[in-house]
Amino acid sequence: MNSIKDGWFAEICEMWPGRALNIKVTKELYNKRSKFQDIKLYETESCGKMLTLDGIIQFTESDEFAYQEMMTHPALFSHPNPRRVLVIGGGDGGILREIAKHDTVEEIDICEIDEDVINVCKEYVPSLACGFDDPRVSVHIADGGIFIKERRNYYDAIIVDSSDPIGPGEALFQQTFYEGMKSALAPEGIIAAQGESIFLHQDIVEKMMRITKSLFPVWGYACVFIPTYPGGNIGVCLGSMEHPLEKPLRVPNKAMQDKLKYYTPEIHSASMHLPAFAARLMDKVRNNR
Ligand code: SPD
Repeated sequence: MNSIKDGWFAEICEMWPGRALNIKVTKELYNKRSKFQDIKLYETESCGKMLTLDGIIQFTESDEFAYQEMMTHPALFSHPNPRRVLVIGGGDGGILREIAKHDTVEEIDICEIDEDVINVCKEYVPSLACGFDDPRVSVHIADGGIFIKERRNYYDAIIVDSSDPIGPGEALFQQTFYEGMKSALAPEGIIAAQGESIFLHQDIVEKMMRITKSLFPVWGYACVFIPTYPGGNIGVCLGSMEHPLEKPLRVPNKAMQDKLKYYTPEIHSASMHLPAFAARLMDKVRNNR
């Protein structure tokens, strides 16, 4: 169980046994149990506001841009004309904020199971929740696994901004959920899903990539630096029905690039060139070993 001791939050979890990131907190802004999970929001000494769900860090304001941008832009810039985009999870609004930077996008649906996460972020974290202000956004409070079955051949991109596969996020790491996403995609569709840490969770990464490979002709894994996620990194699991993923089909114009803090077309490609141990894991998946 996670705790605050002498003003230090420790992120203790069975998914990364024997290690814990510590963050100095200065104030507790919110602390309630929702229908699904413990939601806590802190002001921290060096990382801005920090949201935890069941004691696990979901974002800190200091580095959230790395995750939100890389969950969004590699998928959308690999598509020739993304118009309809679905976010599953993502109740803080950060991914919506990034999708809204794309002029091609006409409709943005978000399906979040826990309305309280949205409300907390709207009240305390406008730097992320501003994503909800875009008029293209429609909010659906529902279970992603059920919502996904209601749409067929519809979305150009689906982004799964889930918590870890313990608690409410678990179903979003299963084969049946991926099959649902595939059915909900338009013919040239692309998915991007939270892909855990290649250093700490090779078993989960391997399972996700095997599922993705079984359903999508083009697939890949991108690695993202982010100091406040376990191991200092997180992955993005990508699947595409048609278009290549390793090199963007389109690039941001100057006005958009100036607004981005992490994504560039070069980082898009670089993030998918993996360290040797991770490339070997992908080869194992590629060759069905
Ligand atoms: N280990 C935590 C991974 C959390 C990923 N989702 C975060 C949501 C931020 N929009």
